[in-house]
Amino acid sequence: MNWLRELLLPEQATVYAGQVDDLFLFIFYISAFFFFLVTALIVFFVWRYRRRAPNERTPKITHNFKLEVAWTVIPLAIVMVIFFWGFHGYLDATVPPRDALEIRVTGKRWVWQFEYPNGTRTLNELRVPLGKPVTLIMTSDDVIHSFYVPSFRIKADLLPDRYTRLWFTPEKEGTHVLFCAEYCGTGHSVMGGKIHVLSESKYRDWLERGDETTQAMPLPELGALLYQSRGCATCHSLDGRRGQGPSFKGIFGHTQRMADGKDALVDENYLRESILQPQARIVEGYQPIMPTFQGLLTEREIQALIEFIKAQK
Ligand code: HEC
Ligand SMILES: [Cu+2]
Repeated sequence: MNWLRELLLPEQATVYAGQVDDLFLFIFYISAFFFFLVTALIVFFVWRYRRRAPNERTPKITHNFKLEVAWTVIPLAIVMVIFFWGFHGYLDATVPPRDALEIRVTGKRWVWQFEYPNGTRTLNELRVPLGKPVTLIMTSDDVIHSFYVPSFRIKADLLPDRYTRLWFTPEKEGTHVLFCAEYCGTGHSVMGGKIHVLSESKYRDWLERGDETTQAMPLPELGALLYQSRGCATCHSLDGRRGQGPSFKGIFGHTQRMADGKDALVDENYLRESILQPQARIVEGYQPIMPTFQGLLTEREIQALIEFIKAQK
């Protein structure tokens, strides 16, 4: 009865989707079977026990032990099958594999924001590698939203001040639709997105080159964006003011005194090292508190930050 599956249900793009559909159709067929059985019996009994003589009486029947046991035990057995089947699927759906790729999802009126382990961020477009389990760690910036992907058969709420999870293993390359399934205000109906399932190599390629918006940006502009979004701004000023770290103003091309008494020329290599291995050389008069950005920035992003710092005359 595959045509029924195709008629009733969206495309299956995960193994889990197949499991959900099997159980759904099992319940559907059982319900259909009993619906037709009960309806047929009603029609049959109406006809079979119609009144034939004017003062005909029904015999006084108080109970039927065998029949009562049957209509208790059979439905009980059926619902127990549904319960254990469903519970098994529920456990599968709630416990992600340990090695899953973790992506952070933030819902806000009315966009989906995704953040990858290497710091790449995208809006409304999620890219995932084919055949790899993915865990979404989700929260909301404002009201309750709900992350719903029909072809993956997954749905969960995003709540402010709390994290919820969803996981899936995409099995079909291509684009799948994402909806917000919790009414969240006037823009709710446009709060959608796309999930692109890419081959592993295409996914890596994309992750290394960054997303489209930042890809098109000139380096210094991207650097300015990263200076804010990666928190450099909390420690480094642009106007010469001393913060937790030295200001970026005019440092390029000048020499800096290090804590070990040596001088260092601030050039591209020095900046690169300062960002990736901040503890390698410490600027005199500062604490070694800068976190490393090793693995958190793509090559292009590092270059962008260097160009941005260079431009601070
Ligand atoms: C928690 C505060 C903090 C953050 C966040 C931070 N830094 Fe730093 N940074 C420092 C401190 C303190 C120093 C000086 C000590 C040292 O050399 O490690 C420093 C030094 C540097 C230097 C060398 C500056 C010089 O005058 O020689 C560069 C370049 C630099 N940081 C770049 C960055 C960039 C780019 C970012 C963001 C991607 C960043 N830092 C984020 C605290 C921070
Ligand atoms: Cu929403």
